[in-house]
Amino acid sequence: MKLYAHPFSSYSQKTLIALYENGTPFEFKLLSREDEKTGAEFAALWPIKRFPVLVDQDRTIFEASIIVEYLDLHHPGPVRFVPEDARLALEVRMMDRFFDNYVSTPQQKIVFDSIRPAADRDPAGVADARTMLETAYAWLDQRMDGRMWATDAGFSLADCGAAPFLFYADWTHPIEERFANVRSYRQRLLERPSFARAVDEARPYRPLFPLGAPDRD
Ligand SMILES: N[C@@H](CCC(=O)N[C@@H](CS)C(=O)NCC(=O)O)C(=O)O
Repeated sequence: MKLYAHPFSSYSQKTLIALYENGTPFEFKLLSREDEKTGAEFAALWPIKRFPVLVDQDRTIFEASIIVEYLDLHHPGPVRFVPEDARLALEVRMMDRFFDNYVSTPQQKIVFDSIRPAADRDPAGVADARTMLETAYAWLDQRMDGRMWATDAGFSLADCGAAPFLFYADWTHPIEERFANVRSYRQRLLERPSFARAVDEARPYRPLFPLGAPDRD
């Protein structure tokens, strides 16, 4: 398999966690400005040009959640990301949507706004994104009370997304001390070897973080 991705990208990390959890072999196709050949290959596979994209023989799979589901289905290992039980699987997918829509999306809105020319910025949209993150942190803090992982399924697809999304959300809009359950969940995710590896591999790219990467994590 080939994964078109970038080590510093949160959605790429979501799929790297799944690959690393089970030691699934794959070739990392690093997308970079310098490597036009890989970029052209990627654009031909997926003109939308959002990454990661997984290629498995003649199949091209896009969308990070679907890549994790695909790995679980076609290349299963000891860690299962979507439980067999359909009811529990629904809860995993619901939490996966929570982290994607209400943590990552507002986080990216704030970052992307910061790199626009001043005249094109959207202060009202950024304020809404910050409110969304505050609301998401507050809801998640209650949800995580007494919980190790996002659902009762054990470490799952939902945690694969939570790890990079909470990681960068805290850099962008700090998770206050009053959200102790969210902070300890983020720390647990950072200590998970699969995510720790993804974070380490992305360290050289920290100067790329538009808001300035904090001196921690
Ligand atoms: N819905 C996509 C989102 C992927 C995404 O936004 N990827 C970012 C990198 S973290 C990207 O492709 N950015 C490049 C661009 O926007 O052109 C998924 O779940 O995989």
